[in-house]
Amino acid sequence: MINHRRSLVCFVIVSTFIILVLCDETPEEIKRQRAFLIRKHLKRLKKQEGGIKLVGGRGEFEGNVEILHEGTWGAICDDEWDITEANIICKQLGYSETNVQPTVNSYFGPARRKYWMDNIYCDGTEKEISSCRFDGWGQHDCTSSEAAGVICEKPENVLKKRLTPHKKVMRRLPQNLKIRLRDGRVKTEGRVEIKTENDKWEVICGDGWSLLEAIVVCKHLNLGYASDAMQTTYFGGNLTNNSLAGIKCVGNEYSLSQCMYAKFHTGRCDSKDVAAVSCTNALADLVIDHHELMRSAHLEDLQMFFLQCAMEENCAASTAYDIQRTNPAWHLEPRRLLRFTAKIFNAGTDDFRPSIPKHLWEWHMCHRHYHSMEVFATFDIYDNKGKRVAEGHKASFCLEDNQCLPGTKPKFACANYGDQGISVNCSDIYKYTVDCQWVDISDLSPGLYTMKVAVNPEFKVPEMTFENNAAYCDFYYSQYYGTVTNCSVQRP
Ligand SMILES: *[C@@H]1O[C@H](CO)[C@@H](O)[C@H](O)[C@H]1NC(C)=O
Ligand SMILES: *[C@@H]1O[C@H](CO)[C@@H](O)[C@H](O)[C@H]1NC(C)=O
Ligand SMILES: *[C@@H]1O[C@H](CO)[C@@H](O)[C@H](O)[C@H]1NC(C)=O
Ligand SMILES: *[C@@H]1O[C@H](CO)[C@@H](O)[C@H](O)[C@H]1NC(C)=O
Ligand SMILES: [Ca+2]
Ligand SMILES: [Ca+2]
Ligand SMILES: [Ca+2]
Repeated sequence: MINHRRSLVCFVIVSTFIILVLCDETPEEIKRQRAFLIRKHLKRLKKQEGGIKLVGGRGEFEGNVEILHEGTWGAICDDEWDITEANIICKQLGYSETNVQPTVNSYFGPARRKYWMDNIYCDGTEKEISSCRFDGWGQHDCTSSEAAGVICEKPENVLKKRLTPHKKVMRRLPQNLKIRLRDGRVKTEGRVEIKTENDKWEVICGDGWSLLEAIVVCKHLNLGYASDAMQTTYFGGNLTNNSLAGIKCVGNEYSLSQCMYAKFHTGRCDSKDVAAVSCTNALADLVIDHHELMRSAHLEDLQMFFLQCAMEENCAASTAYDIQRTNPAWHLEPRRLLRFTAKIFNAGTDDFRPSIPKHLWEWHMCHRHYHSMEVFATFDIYDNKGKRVAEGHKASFCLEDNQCLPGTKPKFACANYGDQGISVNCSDIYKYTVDCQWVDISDLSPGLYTMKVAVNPEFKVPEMTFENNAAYCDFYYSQYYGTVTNCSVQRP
């Protein structure tokens, strides 16, 4: 490549980092050389604070994301991981921002290192993932099966300008698929096996396996509801050559036949772990009360002076933090809040218990209670193009029985480090007067929007179904008032 006719005219551009030698070769070659040098430069950058790399994929262009902080590589958790964050990763690595796919649930194998980042929220303008807002280095509530990853556009495709998207071909599983559980301690758990056309039982790769798939397996086998989805070798089942991988269910299918699988993983898995489930008959089922939501929604203007506690808990939009940094009189600046009551009912057959054990609960000084779940609810506002316009705010609550149906005694209470949870037939109510029980809409212009309120949005705690965990409503905002109407209950 290099020894091609060297020419007379060479431009040497020296910037701080990049030395580009552009000769009058064919544009193709120049482009290729430039890309080569840029990638070399980026490789050097990768070894610096905030540098990133992709691991576990078929090439450098895909994999779980790892980031360098204080000289140590760490993983990134998939909570709130979507296309915005994936685009930043690919951009930071020098790939194009077209045909980017975010991956979740350790799609490229379990996280190999401790998590450095969780709950990342980028606005899309950042140059590096470490410039986005997140919970703080090393702060997370994730298991090793929650590694976040990306698939960037292959560099060959970019250089050849042949923008062939590497389509992730999702295939439908065969009808009348037979499945079974194997080697569990009880009949309701074990590794999942699928019967193939050749009459062989084969395991499923663990990569990407989550509660949504487990729910369908338990339903398919008539074993009730999924209480756990595992990526493990605990139940045996070393990978055979033809194991399926990348099975994706929505969670409302009644048979695994209705789910899809990713073709390109067939025959090889990135990790040794296989998919396993644990099923149960009794489980919690949170339902959001959308009538209460519509009834209680209203606007309120508050000066930032009153929001200091809330801002500490990330309850304001990012512009509020900019104002706080740059304006000496920031505490007089008003914010406009859409306040509403969130009433969450447990319609299941078992208590809803937090995902974090008690000794790891976090004490929140401002609000003077323990948070037992990092993200219990999210409040979002989208414009008519489906773009999130009011910050995807996450709320951590103290879970308790505030109101129960007649005949049910409240059991969980937050006071005095009490046990947290929501009993069957009880509701946990966050009144609109509660701090942080709002969306900061100061940056919104008047118009019609979609509001989404979701509980247990990351599916961290198993439930009978997630189909009733979110309310999608119309939010009409006229500068003087705001109304929430026409709610429908859906999955988050
Ligand atoms: C399965 O895995 C275990 C431990 O990883 C190993 O000891 C065993 O030899 C493997 N069996 C087969 C058939 O590959
Ligand atoms: C797995 O693939 C290897 C190489 O392709 C082959 O030798 C072996 O027989 C295959 N094993 C099974 C169980 O199909
Ligand atoms: C919850 O309420 C329903 C309907 O009122 C009732 O059938 C069910 O037995 C109650 N469950 C418990 C555990 O109290
Ligand atoms: C209510 O929302 C649905 C979609 O969820 C929409 O089709 C319908 O037009 C809305 N109705 C009104 C009155 O806005
Ligand atoms: Ca997650
Ligand atoms: Ca998290
Ligand atoms: Ca539910």
